[in-house]
Formats: sequence, C-alpha cells, structure tokens
Amino acid sequence: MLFLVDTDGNGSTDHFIPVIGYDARADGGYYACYTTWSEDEDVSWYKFRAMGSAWGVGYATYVTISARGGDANRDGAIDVGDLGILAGNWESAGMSWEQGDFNGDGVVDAGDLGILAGNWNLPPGESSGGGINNAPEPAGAMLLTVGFFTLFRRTGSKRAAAERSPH
Ligand SMILES: [Ca+2]
Ligand SMILES: [Ca+2]
Ligand SMILES: [Ca+2]
Repeated sequence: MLFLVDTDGNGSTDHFIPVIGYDARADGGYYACYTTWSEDEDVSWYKFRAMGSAWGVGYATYVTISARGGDANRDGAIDVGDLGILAGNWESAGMSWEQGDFNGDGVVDAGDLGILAGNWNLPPGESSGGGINNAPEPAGAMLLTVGFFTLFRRTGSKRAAAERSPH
C-alpha cells in the first residue's frame, strides 16, 4: 500500500511512503514502511495513528504489481523460465495465472501458449495481452477506507473511555 503521512505531526500530510507490513502490538497497531529518505535504509515501524501525530496516516491507497501475459514467474521477462512453468503444467486443470493459465479458463493449454508466444522476449512495457492486474474494484477501495476510519475511531473511543473511567 501507499500511505500519505504527516511526518512532522503538524496536522497536514507531507510525504508518500510504501507500506509493507502491519503488526498488532500490546500498545496498538504498527505499520512497516520504507521512509524513502535514504538509499541504505531499513524497514521502519511507526505507530498507526491519525494526522497530527508524527508519521500519522492521512490517506491510504492500494498499488498492485501487474504482470504481462506469459510472465508466470513474474520476473518481468517472458522467456524459457515461463515456458518451463507452462510446460510443467501442460493440460492440467485448476491452474492459476502463475501456473500458466494466462487466459483464465482453468486449463493450461495451447491458448495460454499462444499468449506466452505473443509476448515472447518483448521489451519491458510492451505486451500483446493476457496480463494480470489484481486491482481492487472501487467499492473495495472504499471499504478499505471505511475500515481505516473505523479503526481510528475505535482506537480513539477506547482511549477516551479509558480516560473517563475512574481509577
Ligand atoms: Ca506535516
Ligand atoms: Ca518471466
Ligand atoms: Ca488457459
């Protein structure tokens, strides 16, 4: 995912980061990201908070890694590595895109070989079809956003309840 965050906690977003993980810890949720501020950086973990806190999250969106038709091993090239996968699953049913079913009919056969052949050794970015892109429907993205704000609200109300309760 990509987050648009408020790195300095001043209430306005100022930086985009790629987010690669999530961890539920005793003191709340944390997200893992690359800050994209240096070349040699490691994974950074920040508490999952709203804008107004350092590295608070203002907005979030999905990104997907697409692959061209025939690139079964998703290494960016359509070559013998992919042909080997397709050959290994030849005429097998119940196969996934990554197993060689590039046209999604459930079987690895000549139709899929044709897609692979059509993209064989094409330069990056060029394709004659059969690619995959698991982009969510807009409704899915909307649900995610709603889930996000629900999470914040729940965290917020829990904190408020804790502050209210007498000790
Ligand atoms: Ca800011
Ligand atoms: Ca490949
Ligand atoms: Ca097929």
